[in-house]
Amino acid sequence: MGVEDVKAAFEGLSIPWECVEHNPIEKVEEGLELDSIKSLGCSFAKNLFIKDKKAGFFLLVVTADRKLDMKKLPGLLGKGTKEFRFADEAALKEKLGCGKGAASPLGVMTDAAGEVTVVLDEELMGAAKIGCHPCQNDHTLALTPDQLKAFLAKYSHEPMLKAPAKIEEEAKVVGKKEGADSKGLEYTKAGNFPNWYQQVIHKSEMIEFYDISGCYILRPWSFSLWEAITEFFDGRIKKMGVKNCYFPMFVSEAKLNAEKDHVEGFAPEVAWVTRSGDGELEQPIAIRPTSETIMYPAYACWIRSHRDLPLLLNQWCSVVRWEFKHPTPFLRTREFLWQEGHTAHGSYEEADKMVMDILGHYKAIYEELLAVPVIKGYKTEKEKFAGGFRTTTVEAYVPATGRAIQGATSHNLGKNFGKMFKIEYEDKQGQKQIPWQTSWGFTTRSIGVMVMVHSDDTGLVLPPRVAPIQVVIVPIVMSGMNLDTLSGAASDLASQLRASGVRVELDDRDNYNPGWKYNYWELKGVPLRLELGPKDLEKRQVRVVRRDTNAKLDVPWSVLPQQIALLLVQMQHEMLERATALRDAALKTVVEWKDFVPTLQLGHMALTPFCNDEEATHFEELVKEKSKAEALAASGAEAEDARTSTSVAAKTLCIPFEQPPLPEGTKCFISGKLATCWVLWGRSY
Ligand code: 86X
Repeated sequence: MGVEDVKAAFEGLSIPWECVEHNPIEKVEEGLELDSIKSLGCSFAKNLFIKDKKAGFFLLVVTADRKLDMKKLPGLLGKGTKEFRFADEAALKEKLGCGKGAASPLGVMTDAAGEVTVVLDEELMGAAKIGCHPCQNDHTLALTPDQLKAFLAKYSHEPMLKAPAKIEEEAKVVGKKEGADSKGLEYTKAGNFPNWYQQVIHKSEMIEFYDISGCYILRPWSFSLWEAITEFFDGRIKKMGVKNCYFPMFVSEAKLNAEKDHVEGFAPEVAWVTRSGDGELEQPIAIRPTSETIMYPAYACWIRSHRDLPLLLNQWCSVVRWEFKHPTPFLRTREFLWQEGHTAHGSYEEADKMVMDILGHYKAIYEELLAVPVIKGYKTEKEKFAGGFRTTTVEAYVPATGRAIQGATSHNLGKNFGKMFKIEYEDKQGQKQIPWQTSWGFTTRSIGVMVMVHSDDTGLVLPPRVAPIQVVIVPIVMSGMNLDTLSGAASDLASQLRASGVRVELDDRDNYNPGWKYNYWELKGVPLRLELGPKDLEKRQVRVVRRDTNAKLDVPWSVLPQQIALLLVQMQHEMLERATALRDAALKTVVEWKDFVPTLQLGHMALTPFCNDEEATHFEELVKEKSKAEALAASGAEAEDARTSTSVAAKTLCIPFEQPPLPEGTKCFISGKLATCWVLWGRSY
């Protein structure tokens, strides 16, 4: 049996189908990562071919993340079943005509005798489309649940349907009974993203929760990442001549409101201190949501002559924005850490170079440190910082949710703030001038983006460049071995690595076994694990395991530092490569409205031709409304993703700096007017 037989069968039954070819995949998880399969937009089934001594063969077709316990299956399936085990490859071939790793309900074609009972997961049957291998694991067919059921019926295999609650309940009970490691993740990234994210950041000891909504404790494991970022960026801006400073976190009402235009839309987010001890303050005092109104009055004092320019200041601090939208650790918190840079220049060109250089550093933080690809671009008029002249941005993408997210912004403020705050100086000719200003900010949100992009069902996955610990050494103690030899070798390897500049930890705790330690460090995302057991001692080698791919290799002690250095660099590189491939696969060109919402529905971003004239804002609003309405009509979904409180409406992410050619006469996809540029759209955080 193979793809041609299956196709012929579908044709014979007049059931339509879609099929893609791909590299052979062994595990469901691999399939979920493949672009060709993603392009089908289908859910992927996990197929378990199992055998009961009495009742014979069963094929369980369940959601990819379904956890099943063999011991509980008789209770679930009945039919006189007693004890299940996995059927072997020969049986798979004989009964279902499928090769290894290609078990599929389509195999019932082979089972003319009706010896195999097919069990379908009801949740899976609720999917729009289901991916099935046509008895070979290098092709995938996308079928609707009805098409699959019709196929099974034609081959006289009436399936058993099982409710997910029931299956899950069985799994959960067992999970507790067997002490299924409650220290590990209980949710999968694909199955329940919000709960998965919460558990990843909490169980990895990045975040501790707090009793004020929207506020979180950054534990050393996440703060170290922030330190790696600050160190990198601080070094870069100091080379540009930027100096650090610190302004007060409080701002008087008079000052905050002096520039109504700037504060207006934001006013509801401002947090106020109104009391000290048990007395009311004479004047309420605001806590900075950003520092323009705090810094620029001082700039007006300091900038008098062209000799005072450029003024290049930055501060590292926290800011408070009392939002009422659903908070998400790192991504949207009421207090967050950032740097805010505010500069003033004597020429537009100089200011614009500053804006672009900073944007380059932001891109470098994302790509070189966090291994997250970003797209540079201009914000549209609608999305730019209203107080400024032009906003540039780096935009990231979270494949697991199909959502884009703003990574950081760098603004060319023009002379707007100079006029508002009366910042004036005398140029060389003695003329009064207003300086050109810039401002730019990068926040702890970046850490959340990194977690969402790279982490997996086992926990955090940290890019080596920012990992607080890059290598953990776990000695494997066996009874009857010489402990001194083992710990001597382990600490010797640790010091060699440390001497070569690797951040290494020797986990020689005697109250945990190696298995426990593996889980612990995997959860925390440490890039490389070194296992050192009796065999390794004998052979003077060590087993190295990569956190991102789980690849294992044995490395001789003699070349360990070189090999580790190489592996860390490789892993850093490959993490960015993988994330870039996923991001690129999600970038679709859309030239007609009819393809727009369907593209977003598949979790993609859309690059469209756009008019971008005086009416652009109107058309952006139109896209927002229409995309929301169409998405709701298409899926019967909620206006908001219930779990992440993110809207299904599309907005512009940016006008990418890198513009594909725009053929003469291309029409704007929404207004029908002549297009002047390509714009990137997406659902976003
Ligand atoms: C916009 C603009 C700008 C310096 C940056 O993006 C980088 C660093 N600032 C920030 N913005 C506000 O101006 C703002 C103002 C108030 Cl009063 C507020 F409550 C919230 C705000 N949020 C953003």
